[in-house]
Parts: sequence; C-alpha cells; structure tokens
Amino acid sequence: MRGHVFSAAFVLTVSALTFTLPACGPATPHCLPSNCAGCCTTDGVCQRGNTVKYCGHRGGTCSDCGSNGTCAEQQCIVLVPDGGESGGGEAGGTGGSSGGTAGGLAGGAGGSSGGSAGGTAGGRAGGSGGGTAGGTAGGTAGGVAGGGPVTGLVGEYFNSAEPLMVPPVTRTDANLNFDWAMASPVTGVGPDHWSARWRGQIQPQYTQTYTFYLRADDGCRLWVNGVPLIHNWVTGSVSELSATLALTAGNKYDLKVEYYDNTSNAVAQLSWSSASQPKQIVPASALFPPVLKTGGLWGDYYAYDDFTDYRGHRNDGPVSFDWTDTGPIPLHDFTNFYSTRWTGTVLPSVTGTYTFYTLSDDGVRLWVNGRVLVDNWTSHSSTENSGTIALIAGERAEVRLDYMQQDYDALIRLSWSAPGVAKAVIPAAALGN
Ligand SMILES: [Ca+2]
Ligand SMILES: [Ca+2]
Ligand SMILES: [Ca+2]
Repeated sequence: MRGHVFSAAFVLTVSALTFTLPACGPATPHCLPSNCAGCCTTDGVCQRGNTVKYCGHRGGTCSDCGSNGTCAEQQCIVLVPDGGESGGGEAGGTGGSSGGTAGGLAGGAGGSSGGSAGGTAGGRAGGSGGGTAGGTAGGTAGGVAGGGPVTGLVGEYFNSAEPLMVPPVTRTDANLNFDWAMASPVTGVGPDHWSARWRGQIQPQYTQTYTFYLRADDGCRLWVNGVPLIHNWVTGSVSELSATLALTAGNKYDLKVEYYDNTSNAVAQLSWSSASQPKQIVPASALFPPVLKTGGLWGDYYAYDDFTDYRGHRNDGPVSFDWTDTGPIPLHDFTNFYSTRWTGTVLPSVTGTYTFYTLSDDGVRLWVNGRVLVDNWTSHSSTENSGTIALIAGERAEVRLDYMQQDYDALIRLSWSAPGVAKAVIPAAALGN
C-alpha cells in the first residue's frame, strides 16, 4: 500500500483540561478514581499526582490474578494535570538503575526493585516497583525535581503486527529517538513482528508552521491534535516522511504515533522544524503524557474492508450509525466494502456484569479489557451479538470495536446493559479516548 502524507494547515487551539487532585485514598484492591487520583502500585496503594485512565485489569494476559479476580500486576496508564502537579514531594523511587525514565507509569510488573524512575518529576511517586519501565531508553523523561512538569510520552509495546489492546509492556519514553537495530525494543517483546503506540501531548515554542518528520523501519502513523499527518503502514527499509501543521506557541496538542517492525532492523525517530526551530529530534521537554478526552471513541476510517487505504479520524460518541445510503461521510463516501475501527474507553456506573451488544451489518468484532466479547466477522444482514464482562464502577475499561461493510445495508451500533442499567446505546458521556 502506498503511503499517505496529509498536508494540513489548520491552526488548532486546545482547551487545557484542569484536574483537581483529591488526596490519595486508602489502599484498595482497585484504584478507583472516586477515592484516589492516582494509579495503584502493586499493593493497591495509590500514588499521588496522577489521574487514572485505566488501572487494574489485564484481561487474558494477566499472569498473577488476585483472589478477587483482578490482576495483582497493575497496568496503569496515567494522566497528569496540565502543567504538572505541584504538590508533590514524594520522593521519586530510589532504587535503581539509571535512568531517569519513567514518568508516569506505575510500572507495575513484578515488584522487583531496581526501580525505574529515578529523577522523575515533581509530585509523582516514582519508583513503583520496577519491572516494566526499568532500563528504558532515552534518558531523561521527567527529571525536573520538585514541581516541574512531567514530560515524555506513554509508550505501549505489543507482540503483534498491529497495536491492539492491553500491551504486555507499558512505560514512559522521553521522546522518539530509537534505533534498535536487530534487537528487541524492551524485555517482554520480541525483536521482530512487534508494534508500538506512543500517546501524549506536544508543545511548540513558536507560533509557526511546523514540519514533522517521522523516520521509521518499518511502518508508522502520526496524528497531531487528531489530524492524520503521516500514514505509511508498509513494510520496507528505513524511510522518512514529513508533513506540516500550523501550531500556536505554548499550546499542548495531542500526539499519537503508531509503529511496527516486521523483521530485521527497527527504527523510529520523530523530529520537527519550523522557521525558527532548526530540525531536531523532538525533545523530552516538549513532550507530555496524554490527557483523557471524554465524549467519544477514537474512530479510524478506511476505504477498504481490511483496514487499508486510511481516510481519516474523528471522535465518535455514541456509536450508532446507518451508513447505507451515504457511507461515513465526510471521511469517505463509499457505500460498499470499507471498514472502521474505534478505540478508547468506557466508564461503568455500577460494579457488576455488563452485557455489550453490537448490532451490525456486516462484520463486527468487540474487545473489552482485552477480552473478545463479539466475533462475527462475516457478511450478514442486521444481526445483534453480545458478550458479558465484569466491570467496576468508575474504572475505565479499554474498548476496541472493529466494523466492516460488505454491500447492501450498512449498520453499526454499540449498546450495553448491567444490573440497574437498562439496555441502551452507550452514551457519549461514558466514552473516552
Ligand atoms: Ca527487528
Ligand atoms: Ca524492520
Ligand atoms: Ca451490508
């Protein structure tokens, strides 16, 4: 497939989200946003200075489940308040090795010492036990002692050709300046046939048109503030693609990069330049962890029914569409043989067994917290499928919904029910990404 470079000339303004951070809650088996603004460490104690996106479940990959059915190995993606959390002072992890990686993760796995996190930024309880983040590449992620902003991107690494869900390894990467050569990117992920996703925010210094350069072996995708700038999901030797976007100094823009290595060498480097900014690898000081956006799922739209020929992205909430006559305009206007993928989170309002329902024409697949709830990837007329999973009130669950249209009618709807929650299309207010 050919690569796409989207040129965009929008001036985009991001409204800053401000989080109020309550005091850290008591030790709980689950790190609930209702009683804690932080991620859980392996013993369930909340860390200050972070806001939970999801915490806990690792679905079928959980290797150490507690007696209550949740994972002892907490897998947290954390969101930090814009501008950093000031009230901190909890010491960053002592421990260990090197690094200065680590900002934002509850690293979680294993609890061995050797902590990541030395020199993390203010307000974070770094050093959550080692494991995943230890020894990451890239140098100083946070590094600002006592009250400075937490920098760096959340990096998720997958043993699959596509970034799916519930990655086996999550860590903070200071920036994207990787040349792994023939090696594995991180313990737990093999040297070939792996993929990664980085999410966060990027803050320019100048109000100018920036050029973004993504140098990769093999495939890569880049979005800035939701605008698809580069889409080059192909196998090949190292290549660099570029695209431009007008930015405003000091604003923080959502950044997402997806990447895969087929075989052999692996390279992923993100640079930028502008009239006043000589071309450079985007530094850690301009990169920040992601901020949760509520109100919808992230939808990626493809003109073919096998997730090829990418046509763009938008936030969708709720997911309830009849595209029989029009196709999903304005992303594209094909009425036959196309596909859409939604990713994000749902926020349960009660603790209990949820039933998720898809109504589709044609194929549909649904994952929640890494578990397959619906798999009906066939050509069919309007059909309802369902599956159940236990969720916890206030704890966001990861969702991925794949959809494909073959011909004739085109319908897709995502609903849920739970004890005390009547069956209904999942409302926008319960969606996030
Ligand atoms: Ca390789
Ligand atoms: Ca390669
Ligand atoms: Ca159809």
